[in-house]
Amino acid sequence: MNITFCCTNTAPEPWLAGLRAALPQAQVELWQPGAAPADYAPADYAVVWQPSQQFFDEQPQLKGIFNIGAGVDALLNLRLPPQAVVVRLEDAGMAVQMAEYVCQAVIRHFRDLEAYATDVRAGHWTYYKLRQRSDFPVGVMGLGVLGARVAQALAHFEFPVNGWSRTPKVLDGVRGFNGASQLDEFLASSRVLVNLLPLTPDTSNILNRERLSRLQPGGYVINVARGAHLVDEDLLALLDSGHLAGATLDVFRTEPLPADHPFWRHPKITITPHTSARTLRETSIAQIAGKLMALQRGELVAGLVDVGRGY
Ligand code: NDP
Ligand code: OXD
Repeated sequence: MNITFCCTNTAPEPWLAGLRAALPQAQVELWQPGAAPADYAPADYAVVWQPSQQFFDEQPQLKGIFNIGAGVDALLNLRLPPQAVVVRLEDAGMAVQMAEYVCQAVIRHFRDLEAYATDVRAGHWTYYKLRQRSDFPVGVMGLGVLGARVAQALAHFEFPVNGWSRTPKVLDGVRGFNGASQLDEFLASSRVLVNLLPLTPDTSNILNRERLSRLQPGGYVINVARGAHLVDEDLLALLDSGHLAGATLDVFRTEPLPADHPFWRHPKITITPHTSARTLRETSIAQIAGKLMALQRGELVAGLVDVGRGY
C-alpha cells in the first residue's frame, strides 16, 4: 500500500515519521511535484491539507483522500479522482480546543474582561455593572462534532444556548432549531452568535447584514469556521451602527489577514490567526491510520465527506 503526503504550511518530516510508525506495512512518501511516473509507485491513499490541483492531476488512481483538518471546503474546490472517498478529521482533539476558545470569547465579552484589562493597565480600580446571564442567549450555528461540543460547554456555564443545524438535533441544555425556515427565529432568540458551519454553497456569506441584523441588540459575533461565511463590510457597518457590540474572529477570507484590512485595528474586533482549534499530529495520525486500515478491510468508516452536500 502506497501513501502520498502533501500538506501546505505543515512541516512534512514528523508527519511522515508518524504515518510510517502507525502504518509499518505502508510505503509513505512526500509528494514530489512533477516526478516522472517511473520514479514513484502510484499512491493508493493521500494525506493532504490544501493540496494543489496538480497534486490530484498526478494522482488519478487514488482510493482515498484523508484531509488533516475538519473543513474540506478547499479540497472540494478541486477536481478530485471520482472513485476516491474523502475522509475528514472528526474531533481528533479539536473539539475541546474549540470549546475553550469559544467559551473564553463569550466570557471575555460577557464579563467585560477586556475593559478590566485596559483599566488595570492604566492603574484604575473600576467596576462594571454585572450582566445577567439570561440576557446573553448564545446561538451556535452548526451542531456537528465541534458545534455540539461548544454548545454543551456553553450550557455548562449556564448561558441560555440555541443551536441551529440542517437536520433536527437533541442536545442537553440546547434549544434546537433547524433548516432555513427556523433560521430567523434562531437568530432573533440569540444575542451572541457562534459560527461553526462548514463552508458550502448554502452557507457562504451566511453572516450578512440581513441575518446579523436579526440578532438581539448589542449582539456579538464569534466566527471560528471560515472567513467566507462572513460579509466583512456588513459586520463593520453593524458594529459602527451600534447594533453589534463586538466580534471575535479567528478566520478570514484571505489568510494571513492582509495588513491593510480594517479588522486588524477595529476597537470592537478581537482577531486571532486561525488558531482556535489546531490539528494535533499524533491524535490525527492515529485516527487516519485506524480509518485507513478499516477502509482496507472493506469496512465503513465515520467522517466520510458527502461531496455533493459539501461537508
Ligand atoms: P460537522 O460536519 O461535524 O458539522 C457541521 C454542522 O453544520 C452540522 O450540524 C450540520 O447539520 C450543520 N450544517 C451544515 N450545513 C448546514 C446548513 N445549510 N444549514 C444548517 N446547518 C448546516 O463539522 P465540524 O463540527 O467538524 O466542523 C465545522 C467547521 O469548523 C469545519 O467545516 C471548519 O470550517 C471549521 N473549523 C475551524 C477550525 C479553526 O481552527 N478555526 C478548526 C476546525 C474546523 P447536520 O448535522 O444536520 O448535517
Ligand atoms: C480545520 C481547520 O478545518 O483547521 O480543521 O480550519
